[in-house]
Amino acid sequence: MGKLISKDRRKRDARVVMLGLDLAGKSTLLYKLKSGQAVETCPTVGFNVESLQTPCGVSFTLWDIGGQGSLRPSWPDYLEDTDTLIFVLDSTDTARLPEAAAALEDALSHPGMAGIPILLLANKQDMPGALAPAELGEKLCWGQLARHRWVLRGCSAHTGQGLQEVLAILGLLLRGLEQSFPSQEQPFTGLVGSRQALEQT
Ligand SMILES: Nc1nc2c(ncn2[C@@H]2O[C@H](COP(=O)(O)OP(=O)(O)O)[C@@H](O)[C@H]2O)c(=O)[nH]1
Ligand SMILES: [Mg+2]
Repeated sequence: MGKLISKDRRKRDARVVMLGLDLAGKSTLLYKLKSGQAVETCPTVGFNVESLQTPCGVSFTLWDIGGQGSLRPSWPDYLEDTDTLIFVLDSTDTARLPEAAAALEDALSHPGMAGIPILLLANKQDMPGALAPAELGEKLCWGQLARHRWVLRGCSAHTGQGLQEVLAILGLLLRGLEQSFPSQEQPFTGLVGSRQALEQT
């Protein structure tokens, strides 16, 4: 069984780690979720962390880990005991998509990631030329990712587009109820062999 909130874990907030390349928008997302404001960020050296709650009342700490190349070797230090991984993609940065996909694969190969659900965020959907989530999903590697339950959603950390739904999905993932995602959008969810879910969109 995955590392969702078990009896012991109910004593503490869930732990959600947010990874992605530098400039993907992780810190902007963190503070938009926390305060509702789009704050100016500077490159994250180390991490930022905030306590948050999902709409269904699950408390969690959200760890925003620096994504520059020189900091990525430290990612495994943060992955122990994680309940859900959020991986943020810059939907406008097609040039670095292969690098982002490789970084995601690397993170997922960490033993602590076994059975952990993944929430992939196609951020910067407000920008002209942003790839749609389905297009982005097509370009990701499906090696390690295919072994996980995952959800892919578009959002904008600037405008807040999609963030309420992101929080709702996170609540479901943390409660192990990922079968019952809101159905107003195509689900972009999957298990092994889940490419079909994307191809149908
Ligand atoms: N247009 C737009 N810009 C964004 C969005 N999210 C982040 N940014 C910008 O992208 C840059 C990098 O954001 P930051 O949160 O520092 O990225 P991080 O390195 O992943 O933490 C900043 O200039 C942000 O203002 C978004 O959703 N839309
Ligand atoms: Mg940052």
